[in-house]
Amino acid sequence: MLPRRTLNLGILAHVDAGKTTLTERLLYAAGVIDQIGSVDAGTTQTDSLALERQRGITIKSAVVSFAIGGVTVNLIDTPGHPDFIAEVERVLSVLDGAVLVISAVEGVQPQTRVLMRALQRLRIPVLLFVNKIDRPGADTERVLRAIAGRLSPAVVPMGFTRGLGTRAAAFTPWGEYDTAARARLAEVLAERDERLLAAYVDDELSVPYGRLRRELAAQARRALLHPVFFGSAVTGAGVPPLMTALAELLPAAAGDPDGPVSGRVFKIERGAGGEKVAYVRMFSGTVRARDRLRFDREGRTPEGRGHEGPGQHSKVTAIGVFERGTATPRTSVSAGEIGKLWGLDEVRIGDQIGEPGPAAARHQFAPPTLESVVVARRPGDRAALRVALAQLAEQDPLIGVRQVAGEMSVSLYGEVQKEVIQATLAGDFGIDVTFRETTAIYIERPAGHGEAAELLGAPGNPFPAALGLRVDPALAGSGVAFRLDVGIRTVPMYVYKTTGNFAEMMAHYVGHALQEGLSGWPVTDCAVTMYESGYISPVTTAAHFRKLTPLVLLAALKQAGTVVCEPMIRVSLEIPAETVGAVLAAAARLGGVTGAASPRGDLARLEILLPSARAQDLQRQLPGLTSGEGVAETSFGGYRPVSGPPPARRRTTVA
Ligand SMILES: Nc1nc2c(ncn2[C@@H]2O[C@H](COP(=O)(O)OP(=O)(O)OP(=O)(O)O)[C@@H](O)[C@H]2O)c(=O)[nH]1
Ligand SMILES: [Mg+2]
Repeated sequence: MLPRRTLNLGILAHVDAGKTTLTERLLYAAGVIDQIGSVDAGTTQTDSLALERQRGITIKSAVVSFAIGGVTVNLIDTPGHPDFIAEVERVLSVLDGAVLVISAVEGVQPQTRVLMRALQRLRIPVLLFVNKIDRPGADTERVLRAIAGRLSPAVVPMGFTRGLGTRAAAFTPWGEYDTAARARLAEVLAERDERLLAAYVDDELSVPYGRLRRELAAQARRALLHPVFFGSAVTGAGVPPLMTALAELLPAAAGDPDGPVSGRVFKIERGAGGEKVAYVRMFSGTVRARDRLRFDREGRTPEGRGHEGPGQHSKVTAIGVFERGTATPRTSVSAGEIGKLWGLDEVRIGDQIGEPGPAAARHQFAPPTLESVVVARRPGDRAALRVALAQLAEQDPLIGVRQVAGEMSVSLYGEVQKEVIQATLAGDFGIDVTFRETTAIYIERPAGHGEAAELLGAPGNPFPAALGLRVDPALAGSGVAFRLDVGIRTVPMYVYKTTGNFAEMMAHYVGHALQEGLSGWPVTDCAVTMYESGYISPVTTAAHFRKLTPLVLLAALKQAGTVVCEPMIRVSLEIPAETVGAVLAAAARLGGVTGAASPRGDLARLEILLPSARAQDLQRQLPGLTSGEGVAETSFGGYRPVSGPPPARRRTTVA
């Protein structure tokens, strides 16, 4: 018997494209469930939270599994709403492949592009599934053009559709004897394979069909080419060919079950008894019940990493492994599999288990642009609220909690996330909360060059360590880059073991210090170079460098100066032509900048760039302004320097 293969598969899409419905269909087709649940009735396998069922949207990613022949597919259904994008980011780190779902009616939507770009950057193999071909208005030709134009030119349709826009809509895959499609496939494949090109130019028909299919699989598995399927998650059309393709065209998980233990935590939930359950994708090795596991997270300081304090080693008390639907109790979980681990009480989402594995996908999406102070309605709940928010933050990458002057402030992507936090605090913790006004999270960019240094033994230097830092502006959107430019003799090796460690830790200290710039906002889009270092053996410790960093960095920033920039949201509108004037006037009142309006019959399309904190106001006013006819899509629109005196942010009181 051949060994079983595992495919860890993400289902990604713009909100409402049909991910959860498709998941349900796949489970049914694979024989895992014998009745198909519906999102609208709140009966699906993956939208299992009460809030998800009430609202009919996915909020948290969920894992289910099924078998296709000798392949076990662990499917991760993700939320499409942009407020929950951080859930998607965690999942990206554990995927072998993905299905990107696109509605045959709505076509390529803003979030579709955001997701496809991230998948391409990470070189994750992607199959495209054009869903909802049964719905009136389905137009596969238009969607294919949009895919080729806006997502990737490296796509190839895998069959043809009939009866579009009706319940009878069907998809038929191309076969060996569809000569036109076969020629097109050969042509697309030959663009990325010279040997195939040579054979093909020689004699088109001499290339055997089997070779074309193998080449297709090889290119799809290397994310060079994206096969496109069509179907309907509601009627089931096109689902069997998609299933076959998952096994044929996506790569199985690699990894040695006998190798060193390495895995990543991508989801945390609380079990029935309130105990913590960690979802781990294993990259290598085998974890057994009662093993003591080491877990680590990016950015732990060397002081924290060096001594083995609580939280770094924990004993696994129980294991569940995904197979045929949900996780079933097992005594071990191995390379390639997804397991639920009990007993890791200090573990957090994103943590790495055992040896470092593939790098985590980070900063793939725009950061949250809003924040708001959460207030307990009953003053007696204040302490409980602090504990509850800390607990939410550890299982939920979306919630950045800051304590400011005794109050709790959370970072937010939008209103829906805010409502979900409120409902979760009430439902799971019994705490009623309100939110203060939602405000923007600005950023600071260096205005020019700045540098500062503290030398060993210099009068103002409070620590026995030397440090010089240079700050320079970098391209918008590039984030923070740190570079070490000092002689190896100036690095205290008795503390850091290698210059690599030293550089990593300095980068971490710098990143931390940049969280609050001259006006209190995170500083980004800059290059920081460490050009001066010094120590006194054996007096100097890591803590001296850590404490010196914010002092020197702030001095360098003062010299450089910073520009405070406001987050912007791009709102794409489709509204009745006669309402354009009213909508533009409303947008102008909210401080919006308008692009050109393009009329399409009775409808006009326009794009408006709005300060992030105001985008919600426009969406709220839209139904009134357009008699309920207007449709708005939002996406991140970058940062814009503020004019006038820069706003200041209250500083964090507790780290
Ligand atoms: N007609 C038709 N409706 C569909 C199809 N697939 C999904 N729907 C409907 O579209 C709506 C959204 O479906 P979901 O499966 O919740 O979409 P989703 O992508 O999981 O949504 P989020 O997780 O909230 O982003 C529901 O009302 C479904 O019944 C389809 O193939 N045809
Ligand atoms: Mg869903």
